[in-house]
Amino acid sequence: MSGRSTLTELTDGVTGGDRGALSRAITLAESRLPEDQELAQQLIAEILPRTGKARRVGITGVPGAGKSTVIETLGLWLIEQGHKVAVLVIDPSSSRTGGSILGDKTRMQGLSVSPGAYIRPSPSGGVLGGVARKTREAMLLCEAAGFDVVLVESVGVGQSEAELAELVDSLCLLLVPGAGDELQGIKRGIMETADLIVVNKADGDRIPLAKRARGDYRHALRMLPPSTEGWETPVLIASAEEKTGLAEIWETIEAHRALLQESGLLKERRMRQQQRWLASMIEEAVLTDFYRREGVSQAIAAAEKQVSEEKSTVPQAALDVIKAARIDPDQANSC
Ligand SMILES: Nc1nc2c(ncn2[C@@H]2O[C@H](COP(=O)(O)OP(=O)(O)OP(=O)(O)O)[C@@H](O)[C@H]2O)c(=O)[nH]1
Ligand SMILES: [Mg+2]
Repeated sequence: MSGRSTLTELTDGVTGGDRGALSRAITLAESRLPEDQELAQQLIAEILPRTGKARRVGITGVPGAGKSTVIETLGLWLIEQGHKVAVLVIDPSSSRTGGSILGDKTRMQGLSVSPGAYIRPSPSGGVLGGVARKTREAMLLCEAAGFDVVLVESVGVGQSEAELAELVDSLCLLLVPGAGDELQGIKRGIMETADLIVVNKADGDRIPLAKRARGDYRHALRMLPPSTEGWETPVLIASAEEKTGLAEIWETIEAHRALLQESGLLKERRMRQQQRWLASMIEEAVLTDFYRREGVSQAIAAAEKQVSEEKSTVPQAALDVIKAARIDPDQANSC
């Protein structure tokens, strides 16, 4: 990869809005090869001054809530309004299935062929915080390529929405009518984090249910602290299928963004995100270094054996691995 594109080619390609170059640049940033990583980090440094102006919006919700359909409809509407829309899809299943971009492209049929849009799956798995970091880098590259709206889709189960909140300015939680909170697996935490709640699939005979759900969520929100100081998280109803409620969704996202900007909270939020980015890069580097150290894989294998034969406890075996990794071979030889 690094042999094929130079830093200048990639920088010019990305900032010139060349999609091929953008895709190559994101692939490079995702690569685990040290030489690719070095080039990717140089590229990020080059393009960084051109980033930061896009609307960064996260869309989360349970599987099947309609995230991709909302992005398809909202994205096409935004393109009609003159925006350029990048879509990053964090797919927790991609490590198992090898990526479901085909599935996503069929759900985002209009967007996938629109010249105003760019769709890219983010790889999942790997080290802690790795997904957020790689998605962040892809987002920055998209911004440098001229996309002024970045929509990040992430299924909302467990930790993923917290990672998503680390990436975006506004977080939209998508719910469906007629399912209880428990059924939807919605935790208090995510309702607290969301800047906007949308009850999707408010169409046909589901409209009364959607309205009732809207009331219930509004009520539940009253007991929670605000996601953003001075902001009351709105609950809207929409139908991505029938294309209703979309303008309201966007108006709300714009209002939230305006509040962030005017209050100085946007700067604060992004600063905090940068600190998380820094921490995750340090953690990743330390972990990579650790696993590459001589003797570590043997020490892990030995520790696993000790544990499985019940000759050692897990905490003791873990300490043994860490001690083995600390041995400096030069020092060990001179002893
Ligand atoms: N009736 C109705 N169906 C919808 C609406 N939005 C999405 N759907 C349907 O719901 C199903 C799931 O939609 P997706 O957009 O793929 O949902 P998702 O949240 O992206 O799903 P995952 O990515 O698998 O988690 C599809 O069959 C959609 O056609 C809507 O507004 N109304
Ligand atoms: Mg989807």
